[in-house]
Amino acid sequence: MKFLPSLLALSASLTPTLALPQPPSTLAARACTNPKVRKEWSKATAAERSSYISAVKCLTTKPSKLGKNHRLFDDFVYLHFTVFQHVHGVAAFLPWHRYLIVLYERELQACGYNGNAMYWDWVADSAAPSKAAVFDPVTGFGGNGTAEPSNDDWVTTYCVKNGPFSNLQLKYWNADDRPHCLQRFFALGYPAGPDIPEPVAEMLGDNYSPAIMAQINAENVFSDFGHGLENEPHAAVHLGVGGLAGDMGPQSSSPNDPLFFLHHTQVDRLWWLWQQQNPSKRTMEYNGMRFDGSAATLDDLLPVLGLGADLPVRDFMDVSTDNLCYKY
Ligand SMILES: [Cu+2]
Repeated sequence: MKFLPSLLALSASLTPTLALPQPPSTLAARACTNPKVRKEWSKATAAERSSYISAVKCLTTKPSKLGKNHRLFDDFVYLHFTVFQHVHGVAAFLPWHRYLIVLYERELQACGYNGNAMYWDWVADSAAPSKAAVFDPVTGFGGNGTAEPSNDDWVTTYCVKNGPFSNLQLKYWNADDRPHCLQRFFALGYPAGPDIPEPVAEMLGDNYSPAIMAQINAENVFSDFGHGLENEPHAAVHLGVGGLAGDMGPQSSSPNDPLFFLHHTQVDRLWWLWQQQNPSKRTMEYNGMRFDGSAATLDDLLPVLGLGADLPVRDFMDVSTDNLCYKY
């Protein structure tokens, strides 16, 4: 089998950014013997957390890889809002964000971070989300924003005033060039009252509770699971942290908040856990619709605008392949 090394070299040169072998080749089956473990933020060491935060800041000091007049940090925001409609509310939601996290993790590592992507387990923290370790001003991403009247067209700003990102300046709001501070506006909780038949939990925690996740985990079809995860807990965390006024809200520019990537790594983990419940059926199970309403397939390409190669969905289904090679 002397030709194998040259085939490997060829496939690497064809996909320079990720070097993923083409689909069902025997090469793809090579064992990933030592999968990288993605940790929950609160379980990482203090050194790992501070190295992660430093690497995020490093992204703001590097130039765009897309040739844009903005920072490498903004490339991820730009990519997300540019392809937004093609990767939300459709089958590709889960694999596209899986790829996005891989690209982001790679840039953090190029900035000197030795660890792997990390996640925020908001299911575990759903009873008191504002107390979560990720919001710690010293060992986390800082907390809620502070309401202040503003002279410009924001009227009121909710800038995050503590933690490592208190001076983070952001360029985009949705697809608009609109410089601003990192903003968060935690959703308030309400007791039941005359006009509120059901109490509303702090930061909408009831919408990403263990009970809700148990319901979504009971879905047995990929598209039902994916829509349930996207529409309820995933959306509630965005809104619970960002409100309508904050960067983590429903804006297409939500990767502005560095917490976005811990949120989406948790979404990725929940998909992985669902796949693990029935690996032989679910590892490669992919169905649902594309943006244009046609049926999605494993050969659909995931658009990343040049931050990597546009690769097929099938390359992102099984995290235990040699190319992804991670676990939770
Ligand atoms: Cu998204």
